[in-house]
Amino acid sequence: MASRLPVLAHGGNPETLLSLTVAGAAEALHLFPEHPGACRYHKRVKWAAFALAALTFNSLAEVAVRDDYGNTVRLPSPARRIVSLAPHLTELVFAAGAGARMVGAVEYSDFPARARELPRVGSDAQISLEAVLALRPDLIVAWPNPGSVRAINRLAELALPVFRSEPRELEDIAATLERLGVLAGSAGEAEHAARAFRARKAQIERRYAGRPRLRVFYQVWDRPLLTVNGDHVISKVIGLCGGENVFSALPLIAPEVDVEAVLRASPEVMLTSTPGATRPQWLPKSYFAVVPADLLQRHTPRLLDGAEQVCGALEQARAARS
Ligand code: B12
Repeated sequence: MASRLPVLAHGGNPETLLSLTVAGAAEALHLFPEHPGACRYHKRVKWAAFALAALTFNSLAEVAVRDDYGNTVRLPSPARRIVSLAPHLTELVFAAGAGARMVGAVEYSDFPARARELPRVGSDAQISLEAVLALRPDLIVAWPNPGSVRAINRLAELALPVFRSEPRELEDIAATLERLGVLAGSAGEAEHAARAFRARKAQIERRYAGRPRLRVFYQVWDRPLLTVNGDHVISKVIGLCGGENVFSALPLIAPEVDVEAVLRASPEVMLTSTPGATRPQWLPKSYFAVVPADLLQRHTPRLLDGAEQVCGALEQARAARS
């Protein structure tokens, strides 16, 4: 389902259009005879015309990308009023350099600190369509789940552009930054953030490549006992550190398991993100560690901070084993 396509064609070739506009502006300026003494002044005017042309081009050009569901999201010009329906998307929009264009977000959109000031449009349990519409968004970034998909589809039916996000690989985080940058007119900053993410990921990958494999159980929730399957980005983090999610093969993305199933899988490491959690009595032999949810449960650049912690925990488990 989640396709990993790069940015689609734009409304025109930006470089060509930009140079045509600037050439036109410069040509227009040459219509006026240039007094040698006015040269410096004219140079400034030309640069001002250049900047204006670039700015005008940037705010008028059509932009289009493909989202993770294969839909083309096309805007007549870069978004100016973005509403986010998932904490990871709020964080990604800021990381892509477009935080100033956000006008609303779902609960738990708390990073960076400025995101906390955004008007709220609902929670995991319910998105308020009224609250979203009242903000007059020109772009909605959403994370479809069984509980939210109807509200998200309704917004799309109302002809609001919706970018649907479902990152499954670590690379998808970088690619999402780039696509959000295109949609919000902050492509330069977004590319920079994407490059930094890829470089850091590659560094971690090199550091832990070839480390002895460990069987890992990640507990999302304790009652009922929930975990993630191999498609989830949390599993990819575990893999990056040389671990193997014991429940990779289950078909659901966030499946319920029971104590017996965990015991049968005999994990060498148990990880969770519940603050203050301690090793459950029913799993006495596994190495146990808590990794903060903000760093491991969101598809954002901070996931690599979470990865550093997971890798550290797995190294400690290896040391304890030998
Ligand atoms: C499974 C789960 C997750 C999984 C989701 C698996 C996936 N698809 O990738 C993971 C571990 C990724 C996750 C992450 C987070 N979660 Co969560 N999660 C749950 C949990 C345990 C079960 C939800 C479920 O499966 N329901 C059954 C299905 C059929 O119903 P559903 O409505 O379609 O469920 C989906 C949504 O709940 C969505 N989802 C999960 N968490 C969140 C959080 C927000 C804010 C939103 C909008 C959606 C959302 O994923 C579920 C399906 O996969 C609930 C607690 C509970 N026991 O209910 C918390 C819960 C929903 N999560 C919560 C929170 C706070 C988060 C995080 C913000 C944690 C963090 N500090 O980063 C992140 C946000 C992730 C993001 N993308 O930005 C809160 C939401 C509170 C609120 N008022 O909005 C809950 C209620 C836990 C709690 N009491 O604190 N979560």
